[in-house]
Order: sequence, then C-alpha cells, then structure tokens
Amino acid sequence: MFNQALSAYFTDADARCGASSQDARALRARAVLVDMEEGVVAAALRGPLRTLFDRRQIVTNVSGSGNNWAHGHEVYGPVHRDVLVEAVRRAAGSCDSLQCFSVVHSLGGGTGSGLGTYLLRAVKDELPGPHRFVTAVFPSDEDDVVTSPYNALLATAELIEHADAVPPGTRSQLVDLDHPRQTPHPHTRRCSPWTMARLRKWSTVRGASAACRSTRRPLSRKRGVRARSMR
Ligand SMILES: Nc1nc2c(ncn2[C@@H]2O[C@H](COP(=O)(O)OP(=O)(O)O)[C@@H](O)[C@H]2O)c(=O)[nH]1
Ligand SMILES: [Mg+2]
Repeated sequence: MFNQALSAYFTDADARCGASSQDARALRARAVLVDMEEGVVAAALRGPLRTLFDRRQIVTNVSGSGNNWAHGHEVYGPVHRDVLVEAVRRAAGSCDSLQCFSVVHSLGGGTGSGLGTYLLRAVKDELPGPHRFVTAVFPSDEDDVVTSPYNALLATAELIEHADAVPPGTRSQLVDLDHPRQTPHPHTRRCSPWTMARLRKWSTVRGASAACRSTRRPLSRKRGVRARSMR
C-alpha cells in the first residue's frame, strides 16, 4: 500500500521492520500539530485519525492565545521556539528530498495567526532552502471573534514577508462545506476566481454547487446546453 505518492506526506512506521506497510495504521504524517489549547489536538488524538500522528510532533499549551495575535506571536513564539523548530527539523530530517513546508492555519484567532506566522519566520531563518506554502483561512464577515480583523491584518503582513505562496480561503467557505446551505452564502458570491475554481471542483457538495449557480456563467453541462439552445 505504501508508495512514492504517499511518501510525500507520510512515513511508513513498518519500514523500520524491513517491510513495506499494508496497513493504513502504519502511516505517520510528516506533520507538526500546534495549538496553544489542548482541546482540538486532544480530540484529534481520540478520533479515527489518531494513529496518523507521532506524539513527539505535537506542541500544545493549556490556556490558549485569547484570540490575540500578539500573545501568540510575542509570548508563545519565543517560549516554544526551540521545541517547534526541533519538531520541524525532525520531520524535515526524515525527508529524502525536501521541497516545501506547508503551513495550514486560521488567521482570525491568536494561535494560528500569531504563533503560526512566528513559526513561519523561524522556519525561514533556520531552514531557509525549501519553499513555504501557506494555506490561510481568513475570517469572514460573520466571524465570531471580535478581534479577527486585527489578527488577520497583522498575520497578513507576516505572510507577505515570509511566505512564498498563499492560497487564501475564508471561514464561511469552510462552514459552507461543513453544513451545505440551500441558498448561496453572500460571501461565497464575492469570492475570488481561485475559490470559484475550488468550489466547482467540489461541486458535488450541495452548498458549493448552490454557490456556483449564483455566478453568471452556466456551470453544469445541462445548464450550458439549455443556455445555448435558448439563443
Ligand atoms: N469553519 C471553521 N472555522 C473555524 C474552525 N476552527 C476555527 N475556526 C475559526 O477560526 C477563527 C480562529 O479560531 P481558532 O483557529 O480556534 O483560533 P486560534 O486557535 O487562536 O488560532 C475563528 O473565527 C473560528 O471560528 C473550523 O473547524 N471550522
Ligand atoms: Mg483554537
């Protein structure tokens, strides 16, 4: 089962025994999980994907960043820097041909935006070769965090400096994928061509498909045929 494509994102824990794994439970993500609250990571470690994560590659704290970019960046960043860099080095050390670091975080709170961008800069300083590809979830108008515009702005300034590529998404798009709506969400109507392309790709999801239908161009073959025959 373990092959070259899988090896880009996973290591094979069975390989140490000399055999290639036939069991998905032997896969270990080449990942470092970071959160300054324990809850989300603890839930991941109780869930169906729990075997994917190497416990040494998890960095948590107890009290969270209080939705404050500065707390994540200026307080937790220096405190956890060594442990974080060590975990990233360990993951990088197990790669044959490291090409890219991929960071996935939200920008509306304090940890993803503040500590996430601190880590991005630390990785740039300590391991400057590979590209830094950042998937950033921006807050949307209906965000539940009152400080999210500030956090996102401060994080964006860091991304401009330290990331090589940033495909942006928004929180409302995640919500729509999670809980498809019958009517298109107003924010998804204003989304970028990149996001529209992603939504089309995921058009089997009801909400996304509804969002696609709100654009001017016909998207499904059926609608396209009807539009042509009406001319
Ligand atoms: N749609 C969606 N939004 C989320 C999820 N997790 C966090 N958010 C949103 O992301 C923003 C920041 O929250 P969070 O990532 O927990 O902050 P942090 O832990 O301090 O970085 C808030 O607006 C949350 O509502 C999720 O799983 N789905
Ligand atoms: Mg959080």
